[in-house]
Amino acid sequence: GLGEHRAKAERMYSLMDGFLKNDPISLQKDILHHVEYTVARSRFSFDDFEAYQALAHTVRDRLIERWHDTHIYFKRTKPKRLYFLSLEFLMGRSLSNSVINLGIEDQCAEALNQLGFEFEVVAEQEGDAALGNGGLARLSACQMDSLATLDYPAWGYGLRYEYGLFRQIIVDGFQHEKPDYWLNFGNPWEIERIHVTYEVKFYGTVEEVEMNGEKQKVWIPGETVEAVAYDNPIPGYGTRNTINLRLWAAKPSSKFDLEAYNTGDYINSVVNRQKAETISNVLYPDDRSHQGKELRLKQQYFFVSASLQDIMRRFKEEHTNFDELPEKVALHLNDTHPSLSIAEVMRMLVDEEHLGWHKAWDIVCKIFSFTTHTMVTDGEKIPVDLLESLLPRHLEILYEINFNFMEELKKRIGLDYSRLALLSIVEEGAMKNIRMANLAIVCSHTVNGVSKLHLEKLKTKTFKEFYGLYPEKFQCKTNGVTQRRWIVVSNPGLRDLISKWLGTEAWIRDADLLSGLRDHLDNADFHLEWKMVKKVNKMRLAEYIEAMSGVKVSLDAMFDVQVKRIHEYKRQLLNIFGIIHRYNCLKNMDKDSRRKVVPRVCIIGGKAAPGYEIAKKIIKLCHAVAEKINNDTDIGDLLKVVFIPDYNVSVAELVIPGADLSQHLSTAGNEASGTGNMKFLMNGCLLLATADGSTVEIIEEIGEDNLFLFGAKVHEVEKRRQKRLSNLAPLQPAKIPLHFARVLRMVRDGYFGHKDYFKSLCETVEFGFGNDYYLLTSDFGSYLEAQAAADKAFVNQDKWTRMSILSVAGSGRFSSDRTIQDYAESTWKINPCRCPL
Ligand code: OAK
Repeated sequence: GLGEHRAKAERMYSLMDGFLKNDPISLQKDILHHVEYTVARSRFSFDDFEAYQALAHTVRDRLIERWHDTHIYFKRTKPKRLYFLSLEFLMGRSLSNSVINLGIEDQCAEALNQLGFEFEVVAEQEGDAALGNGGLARLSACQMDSLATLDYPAWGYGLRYEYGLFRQIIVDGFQHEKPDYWLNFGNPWEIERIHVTYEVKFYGTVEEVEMNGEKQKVWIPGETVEAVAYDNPIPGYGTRNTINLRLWAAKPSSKFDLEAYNTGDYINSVVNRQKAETISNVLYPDDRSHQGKELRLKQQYFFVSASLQDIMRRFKEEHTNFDELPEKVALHLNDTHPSLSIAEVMRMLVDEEHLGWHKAWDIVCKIFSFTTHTMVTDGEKIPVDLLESLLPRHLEILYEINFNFMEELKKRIGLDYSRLALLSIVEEGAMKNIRMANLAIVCSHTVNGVSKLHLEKLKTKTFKEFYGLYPEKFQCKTNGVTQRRWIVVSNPGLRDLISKWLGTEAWIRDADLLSGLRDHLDNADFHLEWKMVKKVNKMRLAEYIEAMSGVKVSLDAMFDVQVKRIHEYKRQLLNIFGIIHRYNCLKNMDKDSRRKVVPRVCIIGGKAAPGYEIAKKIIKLCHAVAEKINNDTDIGDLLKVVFIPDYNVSVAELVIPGADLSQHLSTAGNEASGTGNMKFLMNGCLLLATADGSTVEIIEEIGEDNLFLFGAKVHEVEKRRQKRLSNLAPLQPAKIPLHFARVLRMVRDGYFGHKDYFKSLCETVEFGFGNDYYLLTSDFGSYLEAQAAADKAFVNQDKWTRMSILSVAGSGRFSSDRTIQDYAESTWKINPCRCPL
């Protein structure tokens, strides 16, 4: 009975001596225990890496305790849960973030100290978890942190790629890709759940059978693979809540390739089993462009199928009636990548639960929400012939969804076939495709943009037709980033300074409080301490730069940073052309003028998709320009150019706090939001940026005078593009700014070497060739003016410091806590569920 159960629990609790303790002595004991029994090294001799492993396991134990308590509490209270479905999560390192969110950083530091280690050094031993490409993937990670911190009953679901995003190495200035085997040294942050497994099926045929006098479709799959769960605890800050990020790995099922076993081909059948594992092997490294590859589709369905089986099992444990599904389950589609979920839920409800199509459809339309992360109109498509062989039943379901949708549309808008064709989920043509965005919009109750500007474009361009049909679905949820990682973890000096001057650490849970820094805007002591923090961060960065590239940089120089994926629309090329122009100016200056120049260190970093030739040429150009300028003794410290290799989350944590200026140069109307800008803003770095994505909203918070704004506005971009095309035939050299023409000519003529190699790169901005789609030519003048304004502001350090303080003070709105609260209240309709202490 209950009494017996309680007695047993109490005995166990006392045997275990209660919860794990967090004083430095207890932590030391646990660390030594893990050195000896988990890492299996001697307690009397272990190195920094082994200390990291032991500390990580010590922290993991504490995470598991809270994770259990949180889930027991969720199970007991049965709240509506959010399931955040994403094929990418860029988590980075976990140790520092975990000890901070658990509130045991000082104790851990002291424990390590007494064992003869230093926390910072030990934390550096950890490799990044890089299961994603760029903005979308890091956003998912920030949002998980906010979901945990705000006590929401949420689960993240993703794939456990064995190889994360490739490591970038630079050979001779060229990018090379190396596999990221991040699991090589073990991963203490995950818990393998060998008993949480599901079968995922592929291929086969669909047959019709009679059941209780009704016709019923059944899918007879041809291949079965097993999905195994790996759980990654996500601790909240200032709460006991620790939620779960469940990642699936593929392994061969006992049912894999039965055929071969039965025909006696034992060896081949064992060898074939390996194929199963390849499903979750590797992350696709192409940011924003996936083209109908079977393995990618397999990954998507593998992920969707395993996640939904898990979610439905949990629902059925707590509830008996599927009518309750919309009150208990919110499924969020992070971009179109997981949108096969829609067909899969339909299949489960219709084929397995026998709910009937209309009832199932009614439920499905109430549980999905969707966020898109791109300004690109031509979205993700799945070739019908791929679906037909891999997921035949799903294809039927998609056709049926589309048939019903088209019938409903005809009633609403009549037989307007061109409009129907635009809205259709199925794209007709030589190659038939399923348009994943159309599917997601039709079935979701909410379609979110990631900034006001993005939403506007969705309504008026990208999804104009859909907006006309369902205006109420479209919402803006401006992105945010977590101040826990982007200030507390990465900039401890600034954290202490902010807390000291605000007199509280409450801003770590409530970023709006940062506005209180404005009260001290003109305080000389505050300014002095502010500058000191930046100086220390610059020193850290300078050391890193020297170690990575051998370039020595002066701390008096302005550290000017552009770090993000390499993309034509992000215009790293504009930055490099600006650098070349600066170099030309310096070369032409007399001694007197040179004395007044603000020295610069131009730092660029980012990965190019392995197949993106132009992006790779941009990286090479950056190196070629750096080589020339850095070795010009005439220039010295006045200008240095540095490419930081293998940009990732942990590199960002080092680079962002050390930046004075950061560049966000996308041609207006191309960056859905941008989140790097928010991280720099929070770290008191000034922005040099176009009026694109979320920058427009940053301006609403800090004012136009508090950053260096340049370039065509969104409405001007369209006009200029048209003008550009109408001027196509006759080259109009007079219209091309002189400085721009000169810089371009230098690259083209081989001033930086590699003349032939850079030719096609130059052509992207030349008329008659690439036609400068991203408008570098017309924005160049305005860009140089913004750069000059930045130089001028830097000379006046008081003014600069004020701007820097105002940046941090105005960054509160860009906390992902604000974004997540907005989603929770207006999209997911979930409530906080705080686990008691
Ligand atoms: C990646 C793959 C497919 C589609 C979009 C992406 C992506 O990373 N998009 C980026 O998402 C960020 C988070 O919403 C935005 O801040 C970026 O502007 C957007 O490019």
